[in-house]
Amino acid sequence: MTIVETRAKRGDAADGALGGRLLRIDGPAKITGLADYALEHHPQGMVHAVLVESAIASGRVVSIDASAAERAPGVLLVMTPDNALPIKSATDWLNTPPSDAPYEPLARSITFAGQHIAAVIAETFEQATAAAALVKVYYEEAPAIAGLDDPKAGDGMPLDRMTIEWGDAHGALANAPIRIKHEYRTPREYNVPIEPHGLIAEWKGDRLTVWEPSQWIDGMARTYAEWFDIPFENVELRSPYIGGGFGSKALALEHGAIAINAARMLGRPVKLAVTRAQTFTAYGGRPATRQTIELGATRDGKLVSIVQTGANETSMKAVQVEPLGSVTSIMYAPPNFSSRQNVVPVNTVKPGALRAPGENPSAFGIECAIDELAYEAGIDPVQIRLLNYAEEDPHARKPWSTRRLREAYAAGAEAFGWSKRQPKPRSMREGNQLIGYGVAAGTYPVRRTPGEALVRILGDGSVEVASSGIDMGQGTYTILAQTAAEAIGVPVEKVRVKLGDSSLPRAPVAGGSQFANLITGAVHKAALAARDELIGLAINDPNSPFRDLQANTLIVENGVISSPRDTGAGVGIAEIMQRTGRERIEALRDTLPENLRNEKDHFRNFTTITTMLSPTDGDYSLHSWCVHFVEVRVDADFGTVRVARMVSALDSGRLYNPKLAESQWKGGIIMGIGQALLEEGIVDARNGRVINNNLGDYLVPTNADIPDLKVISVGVPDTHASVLGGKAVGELGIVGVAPAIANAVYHATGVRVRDLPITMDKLT
Ligand code: MCN
Ligand code: MOS
Repeated sequence: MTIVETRAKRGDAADGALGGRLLRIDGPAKITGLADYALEHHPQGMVHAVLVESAIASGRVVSIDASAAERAPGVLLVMTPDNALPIKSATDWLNTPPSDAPYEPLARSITFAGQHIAAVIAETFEQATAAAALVKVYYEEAPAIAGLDDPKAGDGMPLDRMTIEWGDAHGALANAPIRIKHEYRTPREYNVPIEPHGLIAEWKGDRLTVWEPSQWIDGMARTYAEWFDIPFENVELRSPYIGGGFGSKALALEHGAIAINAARMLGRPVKLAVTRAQTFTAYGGRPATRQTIELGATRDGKLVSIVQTGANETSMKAVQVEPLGSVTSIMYAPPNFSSRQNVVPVNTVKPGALRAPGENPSAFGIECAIDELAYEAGIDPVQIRLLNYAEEDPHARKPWSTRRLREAYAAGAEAFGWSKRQPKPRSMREGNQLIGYGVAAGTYPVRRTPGEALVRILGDGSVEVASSGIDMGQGTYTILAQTAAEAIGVPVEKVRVKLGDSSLPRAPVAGGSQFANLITGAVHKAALAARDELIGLAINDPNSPFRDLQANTLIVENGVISSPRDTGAGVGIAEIMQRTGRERIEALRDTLPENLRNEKDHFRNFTTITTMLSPTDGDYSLHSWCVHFVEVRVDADFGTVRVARMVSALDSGRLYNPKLAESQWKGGIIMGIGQALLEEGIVDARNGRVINNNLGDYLVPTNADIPDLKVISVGVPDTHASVLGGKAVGELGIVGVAPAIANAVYHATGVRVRDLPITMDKLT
């Protein structure tokens, strides 16, 4: 088994410590091409699978004529629901037990265009692609609902569990001196990671190896084990490098089942590469949303009531919720509040998670609405936010662990030059450019699922860290090297980090922006335990200069053990290990809370989402916070919008590596700019197909769209939130960007755009 080893090539002591700006230790492997991505493997005898997809959005497959495809050169198998080996149903990600019915990844009944209905497996990719075009499918078509805007879609089903209410929201609203009511909408958006999905599956007897990018190795390997009825430890899922996921690579998907089944049926390794077009239908992105927000306030801008009703689209077969009340219910402190939400089934692939699901569209609604209230009341948009500042969590009624949002407004406004803003819309201009300033806040919760980590000190004085967790670009390799280096007392380049393999210690999903906090916690504990054992060796060795000293009088620094009380020279770790005849010191530690100790045996196999703690499970309410200040420039004639500059101030608690955290924040902000101005999945109302299913038509920002982004950290260590004091980073930055831009566009033009993206046709 090869596991990629990653360690720092260079780095001075200061950068390598926790909190240092160490460069990404996986960077050189990626830049030089050494990093092996999943689909770059070539197991002996590998063949290729290509998917056949439904051309209709609703109805059923009456029959499939595969004869021409089967006769085509190189074809080994045309897999259809009729000849595929049966697969069992699996536990879902929420830990719902499987049904007794078999799982059928190839559909007979069609609920969206692009659904997988057959697969062709051939010796080469070209042969499989050519033969797939020869598969004839006969359908019986039924009317389809193309999306949230389709008149047939209706209001959908209420989700009572999403209801959040306190006080008398409707009564207070009716009596409020200022009332505003508007609808805000966000379109379907797609994850489009640069590395499309795909996998290589190889069976050896009843042991399965899968090379596949994964945000949740445990979760996906568990699903594969259940689908194919083999023990968890018989699945080896490898995912050392991932070209982005943004929420789309956490769960096992239909195409995975198809490829693994084909490998089982043919007795040969099978590669299935999802095409770029298929990344719009092989899994869903962020569902389209709509929400109506009513604000009631006093004349001086104090909120008395918020009433929100929202809906998101989902598929015909499954309920996906995009929680629209998540920011609305905690950002401000209205005495009366009501939020209700529906889901609306349409003929689409099941939507999924995309960076900050829930918080993202939720912030778009409330942060635009509060801006509208600011103009209505004649109050500065920053002032109205401070006026309605929530001193504690108004929903959970618990104190915040830390909420440096006031500091964020102050630092952001100062660095941006907010005081230069002229209050009146369309009052700032330079030549033909209308200038607008906008502000909006954002938040993301601190979630916690336990994980474990292994730390080894080796005979040569080097250190190994191992976890089945992953690094999809967010910086896990680097911060774990820093954590272990600091806790043990070795230079960071002495630490090797192994990630991305299901045989390594258990790790939860790298999703929900929780992974850095909990895995650094486990590594920190394991590293301290290994260090303690090392010091024990040094004290107990009869030939050691530290013989019989008290453990707490020894220190390990820069790979050398010494006693500051003692003037004698220190002894290197390798020397102690050799003297005592030890090849390794090993410590496995986890972050399972005490009340979950009895689940330890269960945890040995894989992590489950049911052990996740919510941000309000303890005595405090735990969240990260941010504020974005934006300057836009709108062409007065054409309505083209450019983001000219942005300053964001963010509170993610303690940062393990500020360089990487800033890069995460900026990545989120850039995606937010895309969401505000460019991104929109367009579905053909006639046939339910995604029209812009490519990166030429589904626009994401390029460098030319992105101005200078300034990010300021205002966080302080928060030990209620995590072992080492950090809070959520990865998804925070995107939250609040789109409303800040919409608010700036209003300030520039006097035109309020309430449905994203803000395109020129909506401004002229
Ligand atoms: N970090 C830090 N200090 C902290 C917390 C985090 O310095 N207190 C830095 C570390 O570099 C860490 C990173 O921020 O690796 C992200 O930490 P965290 O917020 O815990 O997020 P996760 O590790 O759980 O990563 C998942 C998160 C999510 S949910 C999405 S979606 C997302 C994201 O990260 N997708 C990404 N960032 C991404 N970045 C890249 N390049 N590609 C994706 O697909
Ligand atoms: Mo992130 S959308 O929680 O993977």
